[in-house]
Amino acid sequence: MRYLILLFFLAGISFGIAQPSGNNQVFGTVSYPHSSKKIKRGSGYNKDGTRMMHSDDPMAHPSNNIIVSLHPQSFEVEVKPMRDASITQKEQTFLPKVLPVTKGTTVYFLNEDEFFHNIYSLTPGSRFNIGRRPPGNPYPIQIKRTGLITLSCDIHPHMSGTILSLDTPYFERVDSEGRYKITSLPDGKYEMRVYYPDEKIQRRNIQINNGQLLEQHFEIKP
Ligand SMILES: [Cu+2]
Repeated sequence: MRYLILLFFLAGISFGIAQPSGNNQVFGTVSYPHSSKKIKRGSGYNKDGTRMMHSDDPMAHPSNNIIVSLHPQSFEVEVKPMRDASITQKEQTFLPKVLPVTKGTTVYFLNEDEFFHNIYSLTPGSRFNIGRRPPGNPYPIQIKRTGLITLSCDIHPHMSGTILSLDTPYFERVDSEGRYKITSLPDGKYEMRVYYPDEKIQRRNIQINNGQLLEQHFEIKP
């Protein structure tokens, strides 16, 4: 019996964090009041003299920047840095407006306008300033903390973006219809969070097991 206990103990060490198994799914919708938020517009001129306004890119709109995440409460999960995480500055706009990443991810900043941009963050634990940079080479910054990191440009004060740094691999951006679906979830208890611009979070506790398909709807009020 003593050897058996020892065996289990050693197995526990060698496999590290033992995650529960399961293939559950959480899906649903997030409804958003589309008229409640006006996009701030900047102005300027391109090299050819044409007027340049704020981007109409859908990824600038708050409704395309709602992030649903599931945070395990009854077990620990390994969180790895992501690859290919980037934010573009285009038409004086951060695209996407909100970028969800896992903690430790390196985010590449890219200037796709014809003029200089800057990016800085005053968020405690993630302060940085990449200086004023011309179009071209992506600039990497590693995100070392979790939570919301606010991005600004010192040349264009109306520009604002957010990095949502998460301690979980289970998250998704809602689609243009407000739908989301997170799959391959182990059995257990989770805190669900819905983040939407600017800096508001709804939370809900759920439990899933035995290959469950759990439907959850959220409503964002103006
Ligand atoms: Cu700028």
